[in-house]
Amino acid sequence: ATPVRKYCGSSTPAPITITGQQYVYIQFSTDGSVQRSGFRIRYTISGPSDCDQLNLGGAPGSTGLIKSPNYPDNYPKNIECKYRVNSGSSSNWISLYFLAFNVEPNTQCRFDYLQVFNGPTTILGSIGKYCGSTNPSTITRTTSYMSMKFKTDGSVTRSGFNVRYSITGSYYPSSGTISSPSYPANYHNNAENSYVIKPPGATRIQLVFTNFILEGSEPSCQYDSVTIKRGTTHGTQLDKFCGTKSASFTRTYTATQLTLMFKTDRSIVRSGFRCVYSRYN
Ligand SMILES: [Ca+2]
Ligand SMILES: [Ca+2]
Repeated sequence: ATPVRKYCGSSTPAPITITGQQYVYIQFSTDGSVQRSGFRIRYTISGPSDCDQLNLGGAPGSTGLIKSPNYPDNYPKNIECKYRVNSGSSSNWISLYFLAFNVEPNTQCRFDYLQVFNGPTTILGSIGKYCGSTNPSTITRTTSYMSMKFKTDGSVTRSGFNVRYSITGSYYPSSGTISSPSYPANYHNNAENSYVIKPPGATRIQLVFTNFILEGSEPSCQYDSVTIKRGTTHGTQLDKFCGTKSASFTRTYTATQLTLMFKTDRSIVRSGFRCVYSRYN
């Protein structure tokens, strides 16, 4: 493979981050004369954390809750969770409403914090870094993505946060993919997400579930469930799914708008679902 960088001399190279690679090779070569003291490198390996929720959002009208792990019980020590909300268009709006907030206080939020970003990553576009026990005020942006990072240190934990995200605007995609918040990783407990499906001009809407593994069994689905409603979350229930489906399955509904609701209970998580929707008329 092509070397990423080649170094010599006596100035310490800046830290580098290599993403999307399973292996990194470091080759050290010396010739037949002149020796020096050499080098020392510290490396860290990181990847998606099991508390990440990167598939949040949806078409306008979509909403859901982002809760710190274990909420309302205390969050764990030494975690880093990332959350990403997608509005589907840079002309749509994403709002974050802080329903509850209690994170170890510090004047610079050095110990535990929730940081909010305008953008798809938790690197650029920081809007603010929050800790303490005062609810931050509502954050609203016209943007395709908002992201959050929740980081905690090795001591003192609090109850954490409960944030409602909601999408508003006027751009509705004619097709798209909805998957459980952490898919393909396991979903989390106490999830509550609703996704609006409103392809412009649709009189019939098709849902293709390509993957589906939820706790429970039909028809009751009293633990974890995907519910399809006509119109909004208050509309008529058309279907309720749970359990393990070994093959993909398709449903077609006569409707101009559907809402898919994903709800989980307090225990037992599975890999979740992936659903492709499209206008079907
Ligand atoms: Ca702490
Ligand atoms: Ca469950």
